[in-house]
Amino acid sequence: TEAELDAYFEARIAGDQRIEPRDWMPEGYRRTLVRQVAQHAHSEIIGMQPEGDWIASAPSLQRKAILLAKVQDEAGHGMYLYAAAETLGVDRAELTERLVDGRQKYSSIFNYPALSFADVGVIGWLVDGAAICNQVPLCRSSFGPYARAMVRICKEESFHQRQGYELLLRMMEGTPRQRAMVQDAVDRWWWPSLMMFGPPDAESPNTRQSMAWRVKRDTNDDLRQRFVDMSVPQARRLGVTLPDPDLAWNAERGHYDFGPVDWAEFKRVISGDGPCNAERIARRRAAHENGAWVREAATAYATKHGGGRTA
Ligand code: FAQ
Repeated sequence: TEAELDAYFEARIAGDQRIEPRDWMPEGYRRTLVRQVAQHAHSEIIGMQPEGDWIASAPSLQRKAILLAKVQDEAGHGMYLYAAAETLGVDRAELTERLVDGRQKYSSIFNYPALSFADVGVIGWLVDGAAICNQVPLCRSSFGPYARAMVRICKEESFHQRQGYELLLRMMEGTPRQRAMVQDAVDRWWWPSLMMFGPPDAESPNTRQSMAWRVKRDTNDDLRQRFVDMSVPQARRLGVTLPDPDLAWNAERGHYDFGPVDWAEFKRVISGDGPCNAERIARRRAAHENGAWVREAATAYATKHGGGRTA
C-alpha cells in the first residue's frame, strides 16, 4: 500500500540511503526535486550570459582561454543537471519551455550586469564561491543522480572560483584604476551574492520539508553565514572592502555579524523586475529558436538511421 511504500521511503531517508530514479517516492519529493534541479540547470545556462559577454573582449589570449573554458563548463553543468531532472520523468524540452515562458525560476544573481572585466573576477570569486558553499553539501543530497552530478560540478566550480580570485589578485597588483575597478565590482556583487542563498529561513517555504527529505542539507541562513565567514579573510587578503559597515567579528557567536540584506530587492529580481531579467530571457529564447533547425536535423537523422531515439 501507499502507506507502506511511504514508510519504507522515510526509513531509507532516515538511514541516509540514496533514492534512485526507479525507487518509489512521494509526489511532493519528486515535485520539489524537479523544481530545484530544473532551477539549478536553468541557472547554469542563463549564468553563461553575464561573463560570456566578455569572451570577445578579454584582455589577453590567456584570459580568453580561461574564460572560454569556464563558460563551456557552465553549459556542461546545465546538461548534467537537465539529465538528472529527466530521471524524475520530466523532459528537457519541456523544462526549457517553462524557463523561456517565465514559469520556472533561475538564480537571481544572473539578472545583474557584468560591467567591466573585473566583474569576471568577482563573479568567479563571489558567485562561484557562493555556489560552492551551497553545492558541496548537496553532494550528500538524498536523490542519487543530483548528488552525483554535484560531485563533478563542485570540482569544476573550484577551478572557476580560483581563476576569479587569481584574476583579482593580479588586478590588485596593477594600477590605481585597476584596483578601483575591482572595488567597484565587489561593491555591486556582494549583496546580490548573499541573496543567492535564498530568503531567510523564517520566510523560506521549502526549507523545512527539503531538510526533512535531505534534499537540502543546510538551511539558507546557515549557508549564507558560512559564505560570509569564508569571504571576509579572502577580501582582506585581496585588499578590498566589503560594502557592509555592520560587518564585524562576533566572538560570542564565533561568526561575523553582517548587516540586513535588502529582501525587497531580492523579491523584485525574482519576480522578473531585476536590471537584466528581460534581456536574459529574450536572449535564451532567441538561442532556443535559432537552434530549432539543429534539433530538427538531429531528429531526422536519428529517424533515418533507425534508432528512433532523439536528443
Ligand atoms: N534566485 O523556499 P526557498 C550557479 C526561490 S549557482 C531565484 O528557500 P529552496 C553556478 C525558490 O526557488 C546558482 N529564486 O527555496 C554558476 C522558491 O521559489 P519557488 C544556482 C530563488 O529551493 C556560477 C522561493 O524562492 N544554484 O548557477 C532564489 O528551498 C557562476 C522560496 O525559496 C542552485 O540552484 C534565488 N537566489 O531554496 C553558474 C543551487 N532563492 O521555486 C554561472 C540549488 C530562492 O517555490 C556562473 N538550489 N528562490 O517558486 C538550492 O540550493 C535551493 O533551491 C535554494 C533555494 C537555496 C536556491
